[in-house]
Amino acid sequence: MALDAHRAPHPRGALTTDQGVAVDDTDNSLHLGERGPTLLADFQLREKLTRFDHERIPERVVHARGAGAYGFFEPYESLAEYTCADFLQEPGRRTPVFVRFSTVQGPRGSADTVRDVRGFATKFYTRHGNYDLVGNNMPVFFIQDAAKFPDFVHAVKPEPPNEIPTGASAHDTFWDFCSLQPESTHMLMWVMSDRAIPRSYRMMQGFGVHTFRLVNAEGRGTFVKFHWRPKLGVACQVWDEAQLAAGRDPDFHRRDLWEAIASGAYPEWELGVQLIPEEHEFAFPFDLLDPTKLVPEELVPVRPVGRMVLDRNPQNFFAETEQVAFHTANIVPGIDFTNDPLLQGRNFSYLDTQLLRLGGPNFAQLPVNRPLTEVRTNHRDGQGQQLIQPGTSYSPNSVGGGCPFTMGGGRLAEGVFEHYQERVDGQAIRRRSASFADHYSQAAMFWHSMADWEQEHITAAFAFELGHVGDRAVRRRMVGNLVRVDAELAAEVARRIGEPVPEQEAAAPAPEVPRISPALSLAALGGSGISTRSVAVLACDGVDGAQLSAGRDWLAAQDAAVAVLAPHGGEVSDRAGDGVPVDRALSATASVLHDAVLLPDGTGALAEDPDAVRFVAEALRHGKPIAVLGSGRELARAAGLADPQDTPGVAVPAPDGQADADFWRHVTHLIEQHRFPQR
Ligand code: HDE
Repeated sequence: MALDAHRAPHPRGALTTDQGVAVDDTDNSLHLGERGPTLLADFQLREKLTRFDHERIPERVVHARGAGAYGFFEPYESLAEYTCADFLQEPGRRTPVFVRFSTVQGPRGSADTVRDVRGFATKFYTRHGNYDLVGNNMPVFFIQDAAKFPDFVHAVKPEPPNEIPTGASAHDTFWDFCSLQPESTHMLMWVMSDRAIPRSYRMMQGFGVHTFRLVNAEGRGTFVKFHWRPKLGVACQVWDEAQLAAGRDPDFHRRDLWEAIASGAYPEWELGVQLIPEEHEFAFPFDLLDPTKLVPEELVPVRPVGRMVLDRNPQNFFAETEQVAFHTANIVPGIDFTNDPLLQGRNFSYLDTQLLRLGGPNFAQLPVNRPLTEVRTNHRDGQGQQLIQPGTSYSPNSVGGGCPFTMGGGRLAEGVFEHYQERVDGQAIRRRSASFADHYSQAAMFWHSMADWEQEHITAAFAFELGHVGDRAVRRRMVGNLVRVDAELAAEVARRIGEPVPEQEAAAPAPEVPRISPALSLAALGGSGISTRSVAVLACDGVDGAQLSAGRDWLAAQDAAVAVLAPHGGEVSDRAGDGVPVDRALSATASVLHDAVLLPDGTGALAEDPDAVRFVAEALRHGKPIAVLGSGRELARAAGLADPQDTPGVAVPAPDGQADADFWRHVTHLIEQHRFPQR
């Protein structure tokens, strides 16, 4: 609502220039005679082309590809005991937010479903100013010190001579860097897991990564780790599916977020905090300031404190999603930093990058970046200044009535930011703390926490990525690092890429690091219900229309998104001769854009249709739930599903063939489980 004042109405009336001069013709330039040269006097043409030439701004150096939405955050309870942050005070009081999700490596036009970390950046428009929580969908990072960030990004970005690969880390320079930088190992385990190929932005976790500090009205600090947990549960694609989806719909995640919000299925996350009293700073076998470590939930539980709902799409991608400027140093009273050296560097980098990207210091005046609170500064002028600022621009002053004045310290409760008074002693040194030295214990914990099928996916991902590395020394060095995580993992990756396993000892796990953390497995993070899951119902002439409708209606009643797919668009005629509307022709969609498949009785004829057979075969290969009824078995068989009743994730009705309520409940339960990768 607060942005309404900045929203341009759709123009009604005559086209004008930027100067408001009405234009007689916008399709023909001013030229001499019918076929003569164009004249410099054509200010309309020059203005139109100049404006066009300047439409682009530099894309983000990382996280260039993204999608955003507005919504709100509301706490369940007051956290006043720990923080005076305005948005965490009153249960149920809503604070508006804007969230931008992103991939990291690829440019603005790259595909959504690549293997990559996802950004999860939230701007809270609080009553005490804007707070930005600029996180990722993984709780740790590749490096421990900001000084290494340009090296890391240069290594993962496309290689300089040919700008290959786009949106991928499967190349020499990335693995060269990581193999020489063992602190990356824990993050690599995450990036090789299915977390790096989410099913949807709506189905991924978010993490603040660093340890931050909450500060209450008395100035007492508490360490905090932030977690976002999606209400729909965490769900991922499988690798082959993700690769195919990148071609079938490069906008898969962007579209998914947009369509869910447009249809009223508002995505929701729960904010959780891990609270650690300052006295416990050194109680862990790792350093809380080390961003390559997480705090296992078994050691410090995640306390749910509120929920965030995204309920409004932007109206103009450029104005809102592209121009939104996040900055880790945008904090509010009640929240403060720690000395995590990665965070400290970010606090410089984000402001610097916005100055370049948004063309000067006034980007906080852009509608999406404006705080809802009144801004009173002595900053003046600069590129892109939107305000006519009267009066004085210095403090102290008397001629301006002393305004704007400072509030003085000690008044945290009234929304005045005061830095947390941390005592720090030491000498200026350029050296990593010894407490950051263990790079393998948590990588091993992650590995041992995975289900069998997750371990297989991680192994396959390492083999895929290292299989794209030409330099054998890099491949071997990386396998050597993996030995230190788990000897079997290393041996299997080595076997798949055809390298020897170096003789090396597995790293001794740090004492007290849990060997497993069950909370890390995707198996522990499923959601309940099938809301917005996309179910493909295959149909053709002769289909059992009553059964198709029963299935469709049942699933739609559970809020699934059901699409009837057939060899052609329009309608097919069912067994009774009635028309069944078709949502999309099979040739115009793909199995990878759906979560589950229903083959009603009467679809046996589709066993002759290559599109239908491929559709079902892919869904089968990608572990998707499939419901097979009546002659649908023939199609299933043609797709390689010989034994439906004994295949995990496949539903067939009881021998009497009745698709009753129990059957549909079973189908719903399978869809709820998302994928059956063990198939
Ligand atoms: Fe970022 N990061 N980053 N990053 N980052 C940027 O800021 C940077 C890091 C993250 O949707 C840039 O506006 C440094 C960790 C997200 O607009 C840039 C370091 C985490 C986004 C930048 C890190 C992130 C960015 C590029 C190491 C997870 C997208 C454009 C010290 C906690 C925000 C921009 C959006 C964007 C720098 C590490 C998350 C260049 C120097 C760790 C979600 O300033």
